[in-house]
Amino acid sequence: MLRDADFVKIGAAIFKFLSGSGIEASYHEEIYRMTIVDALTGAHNKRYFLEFLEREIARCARYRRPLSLLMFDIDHFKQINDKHGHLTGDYVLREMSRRLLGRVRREELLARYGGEEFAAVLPETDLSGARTFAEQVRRLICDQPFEYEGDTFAVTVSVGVTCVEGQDIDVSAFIKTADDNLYRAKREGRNRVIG
Ligand code: GH3
Ligand code: MG
Ligand code: MG
Repeated sequence: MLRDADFVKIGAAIFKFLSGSGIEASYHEEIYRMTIVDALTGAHNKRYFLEFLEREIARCARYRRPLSLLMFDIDHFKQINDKHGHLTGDYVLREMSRRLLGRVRREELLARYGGEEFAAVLPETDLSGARTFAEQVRRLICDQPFEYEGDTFAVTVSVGVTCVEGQDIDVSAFIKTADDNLYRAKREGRNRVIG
């Protein structure tokens, strides 16, 4: 019988057996988690997001299913940092993710795309469902003020939405459409959803 940390040789390859509960297995799981999750916010990172999106586009194209993508970005985040300090800025990123991670379903993905830009991937969701979700995201951020170290202030986000229904679209083209809508939302006054 195999026991935790036993070595097994099959042909030229040597495998190390780690039982699910062993401390070394937990160590490797934690290392793996660190490669796919953003440390500050707990949302997935950009690399995982791109892999997830690639896979979902292939699946949705094959089975002709809808797939939606949201890109969103905190409005005037530089001002928040400048006025309240970088630690407050970091808190805003964490608190925003906390609110959103409570809203996304298990089969959906929230990722930190870059600095203060996030993405949400919604498999099996059509454009109208994605708009509803985007509006909820916007409200989850702007309806309840943020509070940190005695400071209370409002935060808003702008959201760009896009959807495919069975088309085998290029990942970067899909992201660009959502991003273009995000930039339109910024130009049209921020704290809004376009798409
Ligand atoms: P807009 O409404 O057009 O999006 O304006 P903005 O100020 O949000 O956008 P801009 O791109 O000018 O500024 C983004 C800022 O986000 C600048 C950068 O220092 C800050 N930022 C990026 N990553 C982090 C982070 O991890 N922590 C903190 N505190 N700030 C960050
Ligand atoms: Mg911004
Ligand atoms: Mg930005």
